[in-house]
Amino acid sequence: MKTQVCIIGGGPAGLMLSHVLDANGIDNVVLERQSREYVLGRIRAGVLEHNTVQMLRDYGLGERMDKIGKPKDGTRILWQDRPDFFIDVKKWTGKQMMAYGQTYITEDLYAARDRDGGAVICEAAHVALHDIDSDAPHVTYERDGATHRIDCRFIAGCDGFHGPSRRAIPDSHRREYMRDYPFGWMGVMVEKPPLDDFIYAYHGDGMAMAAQRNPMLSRYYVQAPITDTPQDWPDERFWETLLSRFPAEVAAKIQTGPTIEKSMAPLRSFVSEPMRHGSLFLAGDAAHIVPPTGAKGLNLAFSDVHYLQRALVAFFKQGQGDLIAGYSDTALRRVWSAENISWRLTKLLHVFPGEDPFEQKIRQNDYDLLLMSEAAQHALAYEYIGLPFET
Ligand code: FAS
Ligand code: PHB
Repeated sequence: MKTQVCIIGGGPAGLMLSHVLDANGIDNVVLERQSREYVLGRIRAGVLEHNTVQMLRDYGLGERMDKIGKPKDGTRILWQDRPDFFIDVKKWTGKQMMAYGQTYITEDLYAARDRDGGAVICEAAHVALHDIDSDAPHVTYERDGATHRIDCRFIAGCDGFHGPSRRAIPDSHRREYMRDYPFGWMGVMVEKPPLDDFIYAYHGDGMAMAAQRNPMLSRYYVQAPITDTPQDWPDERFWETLLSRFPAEVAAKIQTGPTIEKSMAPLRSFVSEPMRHGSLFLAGDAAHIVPPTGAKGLNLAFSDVHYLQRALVAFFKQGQGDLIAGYSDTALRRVWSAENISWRLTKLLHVFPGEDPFEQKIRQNDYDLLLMSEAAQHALAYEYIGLPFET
């Protein structure tokens, strides 16, 4: 098989890139290791930045989002024994977030690929990248008992943190930046009406979070030791812990019930540079990971797709290579901004085991500055809504 761009990974980054390249008449094939059912069964992000919403609308993928998604003026922060705070993105930036789950987006993307006859090959095993330093790379994979080969001009590595693309770049050409955290987010889904707002709650015992998927589906998280598993958190313990970390008047509004999903999300800050090597580009979690405290992971995947599709269209349609050459540096500027705000919010909102009283006082002062300073409020809203794309 020959194509112009071979995309490894059928998650949000890979599928969105495939959809956008198709819309621009650029031939591409997506190779996904898992079954479609497996991919669509993943429960992950829930908040979309303004830019992500705009991209989905611009490429004809916004219909269901605009029907069932919930525009949000911001996200609330509650703080034990202090007034609460609202990250008011609407007031300070004039833009809104959108509450619309990643699972819905992946469903919409697969449906659009089907509708448009997109080439998405699921259950592609042992995907391997070849000759990425040349202008004629190829990809091999196994399926139905045979080994297949795809010749292409470029490879887009959209295969997440554990995929092969990042590791296809020689160690001598890669720089990795990492921050691991001694805790994770134990998350549940429950078929109960959610609170109106997305809420991060800081408490001396640990952080808690209230999120939503639709009027009858809520998502909640509690900070838990990284060594914990869902088996350590039976529903009774989860709800008791969650409610204890919210102020009583808010906890009274949380509708609990039997959870239909429970999983532990480890927190990690990670960036691999550069995001291009020869004919290989990286996009999404394949190149970077952010802690979910800031709702940036999924949105960064769309950010990378925005810059990568722009570069590939310029190359294939106008014969220009400057955006290709600049892709990594341009994408990384926005990646590092998202890493920065995600790291700062993670430090602000979590209890770090073993931290000293000085660090606790600094955290409280960071929060008090938000309460008292319009400049600090504006700056946080500007980063939380997502920085504008570079033109
Ligand atoms: P993805 O990991 O989504 O997709 C990569 C795809 O590549 C997968 O389908 C995988 O099966 C495939 N793949 C892997 N190896 C392959 C191979 N060898 N061959 C072919 N295909 C291969 N972000 C938020 O903003 N908010 C959240 O609350 C949030 N919660 C999260 C919870 C968890 C448990 C995880 C893991 C992530 C969470 N994220 C969250 C981040 C998440 O949403 C990612 O940022 C988003 O999925 C990135 O999309 P992709 O880059 O497409 O990577
Ligand atoms: C979610 O909806 O699951 C969500 C929202 C905001 C975050 C993290 C997770 O920062």
